[in-house]
Amino acid sequence: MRLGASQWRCFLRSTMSFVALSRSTFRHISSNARFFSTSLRARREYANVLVSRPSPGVALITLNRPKALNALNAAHFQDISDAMKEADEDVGVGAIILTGSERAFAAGADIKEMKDKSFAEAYTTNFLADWEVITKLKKPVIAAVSGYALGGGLELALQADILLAAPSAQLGQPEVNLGVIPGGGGTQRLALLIGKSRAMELVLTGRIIGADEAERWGIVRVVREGSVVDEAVKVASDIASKGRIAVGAGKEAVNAAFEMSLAEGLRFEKRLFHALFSTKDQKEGMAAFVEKRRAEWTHS
Ligand code: CO8
Repeated sequence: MRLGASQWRCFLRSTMSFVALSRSTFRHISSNARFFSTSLRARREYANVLVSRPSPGVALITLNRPKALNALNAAHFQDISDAMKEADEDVGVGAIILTGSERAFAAGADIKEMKDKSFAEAYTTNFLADWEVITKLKKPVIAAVSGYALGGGLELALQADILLAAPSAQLGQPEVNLGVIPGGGGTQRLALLIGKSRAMELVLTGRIIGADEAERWGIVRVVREGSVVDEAVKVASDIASKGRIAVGAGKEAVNAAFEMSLAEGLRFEKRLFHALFSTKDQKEGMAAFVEKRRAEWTHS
Protein backbone atom coordinates (compact mmCIF):
# COMPACT_ATOMS: atom_id res chain seq x y z
CA MET A 1 0.00 0.00 0.00
CA ARG A 2 1.35 3.47 -0.96
CA LEU A 3 0.61 6.55 1.18
CA GLY A 4 -0.34 9.92 -0.36
CA ALA A 5 1.36 13.20 0.75
CA SER A 6 -1.45 14.16 3.16
CA GLN A 7 -1.48 10.65 4.66
CA TRP A 8 2.31 10.87 5.18
CA ARG A 9 1.91 14.24 6.91
CA CYS A 10 -0.78 12.79 9.15
CA PHE A 11 1.37 9.71 9.92
CA LEU A 12 4.44 11.88 10.72
CA ARG A 13 2.40 14.25 12.92
CA SER A 14 0.92 11.40 14.97
CA THR A 15 4.35 9.68 15.25
CA MET A 16 5.96 12.92 16.47
CA SER A 17 3.22 13.58 19.00
CA PHE A 18 3.53 9.98 20.24
CA VAL A 19 7.32 10.49 20.67
CA ALA A 20 6.74 13.80 22.49
CA LEU A 21 4.10 12.20 24.71
CA SER A 22 6.37 9.24 25.43
CA ARG A 23 9.23 11.59 26.31
CA SER A 24 7.11 13.58 28.73
CA THR A 25 5.61 10.38 30.18
CA PHE A 26 9.11 8.97 30.57
CA ARG A 27 10.29 12.18 32.23
CA HIS A 28 7.29 12.04 34.58
CA ILE A 29 7.85 8.36 35.39
CA SER A 30 11.59 8.74 35.80
CA SER A 31 11.25 11.79 38.05
CA ASN A 32 8.72 9.91 40.19
CA ALA A 33 10.90 6.83 40.04
CA ARG A 34 13.71 8.94 41.42
CA PHE A 35 11.51 9.76 44.40
CA PHE A 36 9.95 6.36 44.86
CA SER A 37 12.62 3.93 43.71
CA THR A 38 14.25 3.52 47.09
CA SER A 39 10.80 2.99 48.60
CA LEU A 40 10.23 0.04 46.32
CA ARG A 41 13.59 -1.50 47.07
CA ALA A 42 13.76 -4.23 49.71
CA ARG A 43 14.48 -2.59 53.02
CA ARG A 44 16.40 -3.80 56.01
CA GLU A 45 14.53 -6.09 58.32
CA TYR A 46 14.52 -5.39 62.04
CA ALA A 47 13.95 -7.81 64.92
CA ASN A 48 11.94 -5.36 67.04
CA VAL A 49 10.19 -3.03 64.60
CA LEU A 50 8.08 -3.52 61.48
CA VAL A 51 8.63 -1.16 58.58
CA SER A 52 6.13 -0.57 55.78
CA ARG A 53 5.12 2.03 53.20
CA PRO A 54 1.30 2.26 53.53
CA SER A 55 1.03 5.09 51.01
CA PRO A 56 3.42 6.83 48.56
CA GLY A 57 5.88 8.96 50.46
CA VAL A 58 4.87 7.57 53.89
CA ALA A 59 7.03 5.32 56.09
CA LEU A 60 5.27 3.47 58.92
CA ILE A 61 7.46 2.18 61.74
CA THR A 62 5.68 -0.10 64.21
CA LEU A 63 7.25 -0.98 67.56
CA ASN A 64 7.06 -4.75 67.84
CA ARG A 65 7.87 -6.22 71.26
CA PRO A 66 4.25 -7.00 72.13
CA LYS A 67 4.93 -9.36 75.03
CA ALA A 68 6.83 -6.65 76.88
CA LEU A 69 4.27 -3.96 75.92
CA ASN A 70 6.96 -2.46 73.66
CA ALA A 71 9.27 -1.71 76.58
CA LEU A 72 12.37 -0.09 75.15
CA ASN A 73 15.49 -2.17 75.70
CA ALA A 74 18.81 -1.40 73.99
CA ALA A 75 18.22 -3.65 70.96
CA HIS A 76 14.68 -2.33 70.50
CA PHE A 77 15.81 1.25 70.74
CA GLN A 78 18.66 0.61 68.27
CA ASP A 79 16.16 -0.82 65.77
CA ILE A 80 13.81 2.16 66.20
CA SER A 81 16.70 4.54 65.75
CA ASP A 82 18.07 2.74 62.65
CA ALA A 83 14.64 2.40 61.03
CA MET A 84 13.87 6.08 61.64
CA LYS A 85 17.22 7.14 60.15
CA GLU A 86 16.73 4.83 57.18
CA ALA A 87 13.31 6.38 56.47
CA ASP A 88 14.70 9.88 56.94
CA GLU A 89 17.42 9.23 54.35
CA ASP A 90 15.03 7.64 51.83
CA VAL A 91 14.32 10.27 49.14
CA GLY A 92 10.99 8.55 48.48
CA VAL A 93 9.75 9.31 52.00
CA GLY A 94 8.09 12.61 52.87
CA ALA A 95 6.76 11.80 56.35
CA ILE A 96 7.32 9.13 58.99
CA ILE A 97 4.78 7.54 61.35
CA LEU A 98 5.81 5.87 64.59
CA THR A 99 3.26 3.62 66.25
CA GLY A 100 2.95 0.66 68.61
CA SER A 101 0.23 -1.93 69.25
CA GLU A 102 -3.40 -1.43 70.28
CA ARG A 103 -2.40 -2.21 73.88
CA ALA A 104 0.79 -0.17 74.12
CA PHE A 105 2.65 2.45 72.17
CA ALA A 106 5.48 1.74 74.63
CA ALA A 107 5.34 1.06 78.39
CA GLY A 108 8.65 2.82 79.00
CA ALA A 109 12.31 1.96 79.12
CA ASP A 110 12.91 -1.72 79.89
CA ILE A 111 12.94 -1.93 83.67
CA LYS A 112 14.31 -5.49 83.67
CA GLU A 113 17.29 -4.37 81.61
CA MET A 114 17.93 -1.25 83.72
CA LYS A 115 17.36 -2.52 87.23
CA ASP A 116 20.95 -3.59 88.04
CA LYS A 117 22.71 -0.69 86.36
CA SER A 118 25.16 1.27 88.52
CA PHE A 119 25.73 5.02 88.46
CA ALA A 120 29.30 4.43 87.28
CA GLU A 121 28.12 2.32 84.36
CA ALA A 122 25.29 4.71 83.40
CA TYR A 123 27.61 7.71 83.63
CA THR A 124 30.70 6.33 81.94
CA THR A 125 28.77 4.76 79.05
CA ASN A 126 26.58 7.88 78.76
CA PHE A 127 23.49 5.65 79.02
CA LEU A 128 20.77 6.71 76.55
CA ALA A 129 22.87 9.56 75.13
CA ASP A 130 21.57 8.93 71.60
CA TRP A 131 17.98 8.90 72.81
CA GLU A 132 17.06 12.13 71.01
CA VAL A 133 17.18 10.50 67.57
CA ILE A 134 13.79 11.71 66.39
CA THR A 135 14.55 15.34 67.08
CA LYS A 136 17.48 15.17 64.67
CA LEU A 137 15.47 13.87 61.70
CA LYS A 138 14.69 16.20 58.78
CA LYS A 139 11.38 14.58 57.85
CA PRO A 140 8.24 15.22 59.91
CA VAL A 141 7.39 12.47 62.40
CA ILE A 142 3.86 11.63 63.53
CA ALA A 143 3.35 9.53 66.65
CA ALA A 144 0.14 7.45 66.54
CA VAL A 145 -0.47 6.39 70.13
CA SER A 146 -2.85 3.65 71.32
CA GLY A 147 -2.81 2.19 74.83
CA TYR A 148 0.08 2.84 77.19
CA ALA A 149 2.63 5.55 76.46
CA LEU A 150 4.49 5.61 79.77
CA GLY A 151 7.88 6.85 80.91
CA GLY A 152 10.33 6.55 78.02
CA GLY A 153 7.36 5.61 75.81
CA LEU A 154 5.73 8.99 76.36
CA GLU A 155 9.12 10.68 76.00
CA LEU A 156 9.54 8.94 72.64
CA ALA A 157 6.11 10.19 71.51
CA LEU A 158 6.88 13.70 72.78
CA GLN A 159 9.85 13.87 70.40
CA ALA A 160 7.48 13.53 67.42
CA ASP A 161 6.30 16.60 65.52
CA ILE A 162 2.61 15.68 65.61
CA LEU A 163 0.91 13.52 68.28
CA LEU A 164 -2.31 11.66 67.46
CA ALA A 165 -3.95 9.40 70.02
CA ALA A 166 -6.66 6.75 70.09
CA PRO A 167 -9.30 7.09 72.85
CA SER A 168 -7.53 4.14 74.54
CA ALA A 169 -4.31 6.11 75.06
CA GLN A 170 -2.91 6.24 78.62
CA LEU A 171 -0.10 8.72 79.12
CA GLY A 172 2.17 9.19 82.10
CA GLN A 173 5.59 9.54 83.64
CA PRO A 174 5.51 6.89 86.38
CA GLU A 175 9.29 6.86 86.95
CA VAL A 176 8.83 8.29 90.44
CA ASN A 177 7.29 4.93 91.41
CA LEU A 178 10.59 3.27 90.44
CA GLY A 179 12.77 5.65 92.43
CA VAL A 180 13.95 7.64 89.40
CA ILE A 181 12.81 10.55 87.22
CA PRO A 182 12.14 10.81 83.48
CA GLY A 183 15.49 10.76 81.68
CA GLY A 184 14.45 11.09 78.04
CA GLY A 185 13.28 14.70 78.01
CA GLY A 186 9.94 14.29 79.81
CA THR A 187 10.48 16.92 82.49
CA GLN A 188 11.56 19.53 79.95
CA ARG A 189 9.18 18.85 77.06
CA LEU A 190 6.12 18.47 79.32
CA ALA A 191 6.94 21.69 81.16
CA LEU A 192 7.12 23.53 77.83
CA LEU A 193 3.99 21.86 76.51
CA ILE A 194 1.57 21.85 79.47
CA GLY A 195 3.15 24.25 81.95
CA LYS A 196 4.85 23.85 85.30
CA SER A 197 1.97 22.77 87.52
CA ARG A 198 0.64 19.99 85.26
CA ALA A 199 4.15 18.75 84.43
CA MET A 200 4.98 18.68 88.15
CA GLU A 201 1.81 16.73 88.88
CA LEU A 202 2.62 14.07 86.27
CA VAL A 203 6.29 13.78 87.24
CA LEU A 204 5.84 13.92 91.02
CA THR A 205 2.77 11.69 91.36
CA GLY A 206 3.26 9.37 88.38
CA ARG A 207 -0.47 9.76 87.65
CA ILE A 208 -1.53 8.28 84.33
CA ILE A 209 -3.93 10.40 82.28
CA GLY A 210 -6.38 9.31 79.60
CA ALA A 211 -6.70 10.53 76.03
CA ASP A 212 -9.36 13.17 76.79
CA GLU A 213 -7.33 14.81 79.54
CA ALA A 214 -4.19 14.66 77.40
CA GLU A 215 -6.10 16.41 74.63
CA ARG A 216 -7.47 19.09 76.97
CA TRP A 217 -3.89 19.73 78.10
CA GLY A 218 -2.73 20.10 74.49
CA ILE A 219 -0.48 17.02 74.36
CA VAL A 220 -2.36 15.09 71.66
CA ARG A 221 -5.22 15.26 69.18
CA VAL A 222 -7.60 12.36 69.83
CA VAL A 223 -8.86 10.44 66.80
CA ARG A 224 -12.38 9.41 67.79
CA GLU A 225 -13.58 7.99 64.48
CA GLY A 226 -11.64 5.19 62.75
CA SER A 227 -8.14 4.03 63.54
CA VAL A 228 -5.45 6.38 64.77
CA VAL A 229 -2.93 4.81 62.37
CA ASP A 230 -5.24 5.39 59.38
CA GLU A 231 -5.60 9.02 60.42
CA ALA A 232 -1.81 9.28 60.80
CA VAL A 233 -1.38 7.87 57.27
CA LYS A 234 -3.84 10.50 55.99
CA VAL A 235 -1.95 13.35 57.67
CA ALA A 236 1.42 11.94 56.59
CA SER A 237 0.22 11.54 52.97
CA ASP A 238 -0.95 15.13 52.98
CA ILE A 239 2.45 16.30 54.23
CA ALA A 240 4.28 14.02 51.75
CA SER A 241 2.33 15.58 48.87
CA LYS A 242 3.86 19.02 49.53
CA GLY A 243 7.24 20.37 48.49
CA ARG A 244 9.86 18.79 50.73
CA ILE A 245 11.91 21.97 51.11
CA ALA A 246 8.98 24.03 52.44
CA VAL A 247 7.96 21.18 54.76
CA GLY A 248 11.52 20.84 56.10
CA ALA A 249 11.79 24.60 56.63
CA GLY A 250 8.42 24.71 58.40
CA LYS A 251 9.50 21.94 60.76
CA GLU A 252 12.81 23.67 61.51
CA ALA A 253 11.11 26.99 62.15
CA VAL A 254 8.48 25.58 64.56
CA ASN A 255 11.15 23.61 66.42
CA ALA A 256 13.19 26.80 66.79
CA ALA A 257 10.40 28.09 69.05
CA PHE A 258 11.47 25.53 71.66
CA GLU A 259 15.16 26.35 71.51
CA MET A 260 15.49 30.07 70.83
CA SER A 261 14.27 33.32 72.33
CA LEU A 262 11.29 34.90 70.53
CA ALA A 263 13.52 37.51 68.84
CA GLU A 264 16.00 34.87 67.62
CA GLY A 265 13.19 32.58 66.48
CA LEU A 266 11.47 35.36 64.53
CA ARG A 267 14.77 36.29 62.83
CA PHE A 268 15.42 32.60 62.00
CA GLU A 269 11.91 32.21 60.57
CA LYS A 270 12.27 35.35 58.44
CA ARG A 271 15.62 34.21 56.99
CA LEU A 272 14.19 30.79 56.11
CA PHE A 273 11.20 32.51 54.50
CA HIS A 274 13.54 34.75 52.45
CA ALA A 275 15.68 31.75 51.45
CA LEU A 276 12.66 29.87 50.05
CA PHE A 277 12.44 32.48 47.25
CA SER A 278 15.53 30.81 45.79
CA THR A 279 13.69 27.51 45.26
CA LYS A 280 11.93 26.23 42.13
CA ASP A 281 9.09 25.05 44.37
CA GLN A 282 8.33 28.65 45.42
CA LYS A 283 8.18 29.76 41.75
CA GLU A 284 6.03 26.73 40.90
CA GLY A 285 3.73 27.05 43.93
CA MET A 286 2.95 30.71 43.32
CA ALA A 287 2.67 30.29 39.51
CA ALA A 288 0.26 27.38 40.06
CA PHE A 289 -1.90 29.54 42.33
CA VAL A 290 -2.06 32.37 39.75
CA GLU A 291 -2.73 29.92 36.88
CA LYS A 292 -5.40 28.09 38.96
CA ARG A 293 -3.78 24.65 38.66
CA ARG A 294 -2.15 22.12 40.97
CA ALA A 295 1.51 22.70 41.77
CA GLU A 296 3.99 20.09 40.52
CA TRP A 297 6.67 20.02 43.19
CA THR A 298 10.21 19.09 42.20
CA HIS A 299 11.63 19.43 45.72
CA SER A 300 14.27 21.76 44.34
N1 CO8 B 1 9.92 -2.74 81.27
C1 CO8 B 1 10.02 -4.06 81.16
N2 CO8 B 1 8.96 -4.87 81.05
C2 CO8 B 1 7.73 -4.30 81.04
C3 CO8 B 1 7.56 -2.91 81.13
C4 CO8 B 1 8.73 -2.12 81.25
N3 CO8 B 1 8.68 -0.78 81.29
N4 CO8 B 1 6.25 -2.64 81.11
C5 CO8 B 1 5.63 -3.83 80.99
N5 CO8 B 1 6.51 -4.82 80.94
C6 CO8 B 1 6.25 -6.26 80.82
C7 CO8 B 1 5.81 -6.86 82.12
O1 CO8 B 1 6.91 -7.14 82.95
C8 CO8 B 1 5.09 -8.09 81.65
O2 CO8 B 1 6.03 -9.05 81.29
P1 CO8 B 1 5.95 -10.53 81.95
O3 CO8 B 1 4.66 -11.08 81.45
O4 CO8 B 1 7.14 -11.23 81.39
O5 CO8 B 1 5.96 -10.35 83.42
C9 CO8 B 1 4.43 -7.62 80.35
O6 CO8 B 1 5.15 -6.47 79.94
C10 CO8 B 1 2.99 -7.22 80.53
O7 CO8 B 1 2.92 -6.27 81.57
P2 CO8 B 1 1.90 -6.40 82.82
O8 CO8 B 1 1.64 -7.83 83.13
O9 CO8 B 1 2.43 -5.56 83.92
O10 CO8 B 1 0.58 -5.78 82.16
P3 CO8 B 1 -0.59 -4.99 82.90
O11 CO8 B 1 -1.64 -4.80 81.89
O12 CO8 B 1 -0.94 -5.64 84.18
O13 CO8 B 1 0.05 -3.55 83.25
C11 CO8 B 1 1.33 -1.55 82.81
C12 CO8 B 1 0.46 -2.70 82.25
C13 CO8 B 1 0.46 -0.65 83.70
C14 CO8 B 1 1.85 -0.75 81.64
C15 CO8 B 1 2.47 -2.14 83.65
O14 CO8 B 1 3.14 -3.14 82.86
C16 CO8 B 1 3.50 -1.13 84.06
O15 CO8 B 1 3.28 -0.42 85.03
N6 CO8 B 1 4.65 -1.10 83.38
C17 CO8 B 1 5.74 -0.24 83.75
C18 CO8 B 1 5.49 1.21 83.34
C19 CO8 B 1 6.63 2.08 83.79
O16 CO8 B 1 6.93 2.22 84.95
N7 CO8 B 1 7.31 2.73 82.80
C20 CO8 B 1 8.44 3.59 83.07
C21 CO8 B 1 9.70 2.80 82.93
S1 CO8 B 1 11.12 3.72 83.41
C22 CO8 B 1 11.41 4.73 82.10
O17 CO8 B 1 10.78 4.68 81.08
C23 CO8 B 1 12.54 5.67 82.27
C24 CO8 B 1 12.78 6.47 81.03
C25 CO8 B 1 14.18 6.84 81.03
C26 CO8 B 1 14.62 7.56 79.81
C27 CO8 B 1 14.06 7.03 78.59
C28 CO8 B 1 15.10 6.86 77.62
C29 CO8 B 1 15.01 5.52 77.05
